[in-house]
Amino acid sequence: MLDRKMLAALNDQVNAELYSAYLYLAMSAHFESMGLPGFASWMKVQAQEEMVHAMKFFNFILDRGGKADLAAIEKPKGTWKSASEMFGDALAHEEYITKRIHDLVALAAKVNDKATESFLQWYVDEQVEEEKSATDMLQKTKMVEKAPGALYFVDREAATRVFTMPAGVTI
Ligand code: OFO
Repeated sequence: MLDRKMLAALNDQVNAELYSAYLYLAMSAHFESMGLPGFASWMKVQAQEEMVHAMKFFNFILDRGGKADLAAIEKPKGTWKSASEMFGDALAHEEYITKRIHDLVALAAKVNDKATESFLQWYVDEQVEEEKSATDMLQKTKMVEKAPGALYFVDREAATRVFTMPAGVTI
């Protein structure tokens, strides 16, 4: 049985992960409007990953006998000045999510919920990847932004990213 505060925090995190998916879809739409389909596709894959993050929390709540409680998803920002500004925002967002995950781990420890602590370890590891991929894209776009020809090639490279469902996850 989940502690009441733990359940509320996990439900909040479902919302935060769905917001992440929404934010990256907004970025995907904006990249399309900038004529950068590779980055648009990269962001769509990122949004799919966020849906997996949300569903893992949702399923975990149900598995623990909790009630999933869905709140409204905030409207994300819709326009950016450049590709690097978008990846800068993506990195800042991932750093914020990392902090949220660490706060969840701290709460699970406080209420002595070993199962939730163990479940959250996947997210602790995942956030290392999430921050790394946003940092890589930020560095690449910053480097080539002043050279449209080079940006075209980085965009093409970004298009090669594909979504893969993590092992053992059903959504
Ligand atoms: Fe991007 O890691 Fe979930 O939110």
